[in-house]
Amino acid sequence: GLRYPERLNAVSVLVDEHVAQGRGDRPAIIGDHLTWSYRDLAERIDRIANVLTRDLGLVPGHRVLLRAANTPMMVAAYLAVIKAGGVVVATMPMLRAGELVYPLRKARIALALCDHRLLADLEGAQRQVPELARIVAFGAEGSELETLMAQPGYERFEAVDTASDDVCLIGFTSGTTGEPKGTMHFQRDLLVICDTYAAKVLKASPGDRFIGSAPLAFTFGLGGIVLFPFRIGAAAVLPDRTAPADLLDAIERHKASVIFTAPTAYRAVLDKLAGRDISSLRICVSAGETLPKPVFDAWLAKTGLKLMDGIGATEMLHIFIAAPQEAIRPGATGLPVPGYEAKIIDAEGGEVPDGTPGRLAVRGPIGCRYLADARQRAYVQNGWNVTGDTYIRDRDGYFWYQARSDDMIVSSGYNIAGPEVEACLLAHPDVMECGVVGAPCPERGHIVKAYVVLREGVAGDAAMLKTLQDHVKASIAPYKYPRAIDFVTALPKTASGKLQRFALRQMAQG
Ligand code: 3SK
Repeated sequence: GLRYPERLNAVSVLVDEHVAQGRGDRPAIIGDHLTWSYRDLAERIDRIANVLTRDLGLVPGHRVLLRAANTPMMVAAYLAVIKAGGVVVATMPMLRAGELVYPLRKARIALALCDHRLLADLEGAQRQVPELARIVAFGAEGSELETLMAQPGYERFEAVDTASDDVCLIGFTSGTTGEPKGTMHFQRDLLVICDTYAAKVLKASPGDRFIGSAPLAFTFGLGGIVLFPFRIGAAAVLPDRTAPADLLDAIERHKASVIFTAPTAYRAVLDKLAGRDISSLRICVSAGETLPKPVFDAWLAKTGLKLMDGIGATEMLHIFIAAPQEAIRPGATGLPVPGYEAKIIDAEGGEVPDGTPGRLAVRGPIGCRYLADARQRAYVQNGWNVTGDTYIRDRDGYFWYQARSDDMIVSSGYNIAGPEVEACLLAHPDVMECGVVGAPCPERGHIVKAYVVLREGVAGDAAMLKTLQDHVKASIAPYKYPRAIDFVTALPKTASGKLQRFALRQMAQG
């Protein structure tokens, strides 16, 4: 079982222990233009923690908003807030002023640390939320935070003696529907995800170099790019940019070996692989969106590596169903991560037999605690976290994704999972991205409607429409074929890159 001391500051374990135990010279962060050892990182964290407590009045329990891309300073600031006993509220760097107002108000933020390049929108939000009393800029020589950090006597900071169940971060779900929800997590939770998913499923080593593209404000990125490497004394590779071509550059240059990113990014990377050497990669995790089997197959064919699919949730901090490399079944998400239980339930909450679709419910060492939100009652039922995903469990205990529960399309009495049609369309070489939803139809209730982004230079004409319809009919049960297809140049996505099917459903209404 998992046991943590009653008093625990996660940063002591993730960073300081490496220095204390003689691993201080190992690389902790590798950027495009710098490398920080664990000792360098520890000192930066301590200097920022001193600024927070001595200059900015932080006391344990205070919430601090962080706004930056995945830069080395963002990592140091994140861990400094936690080391000082504060609560991190990290925000996606692409959020604009209007979108920052909600988390600022909901989490009652008075202090923010913000990359100097992203100040304008935060200052815009501050005009609507005057309770945000102080914004401290960082990220450039001479920025306010860097200047304060340089003060003499700031090089050491003793970790605040937090309880292992003190809240240390509030992650806002970017929300495919409704208002974002703030999910609260404890100091020990940062270690729990390392000691369950990362230790038992991922099985990386201290010599590994982790890379990824998810922002640290999305806990998928926080775990995969920062916490998992730091727990074992490995390195985090943080390139300046993380678009597919930049990721490839950074993998080649820094010999990254473990990558965390989304299926769309794997697909885009596949397109740019010619002439690249990514032989340093050995573990490739795909999550945040359902992994279409054609992407799994193409990645395996091109790299010889099996993508490790997984499902997690901000509510549970990280991945709770996945399979270790040796047990991967292509097309299945995997098995409950050791320490977690999962079951499939019907609308009344009763467990359904294996092979029957139903809602996925999960429980484990991390539970969902929303920040003052009535939606808690719907998400947590009898101690189980009831997700919005429809799954089937097979006889061997593997979980097979069907759809978000509200992404099942009922057409002429048939139940059609939108993502299955998407996976089929994605297997066509001319399709770059797609989203499939139900469009209202007087005769059939709904019809299957696809929104398709074609590869550059391919025309979205009547011939292509027929080609794609025939392709679907030839690949899966013909009643699932999209009776309507709109060719578009981009799909609506959330800040964390998830397809917003509700936006497509709205488009399909009219
Ligand atoms: O599956 C997800 O969307 C997710 C959310 C939070 C953390 C990790 C993951 C994979």
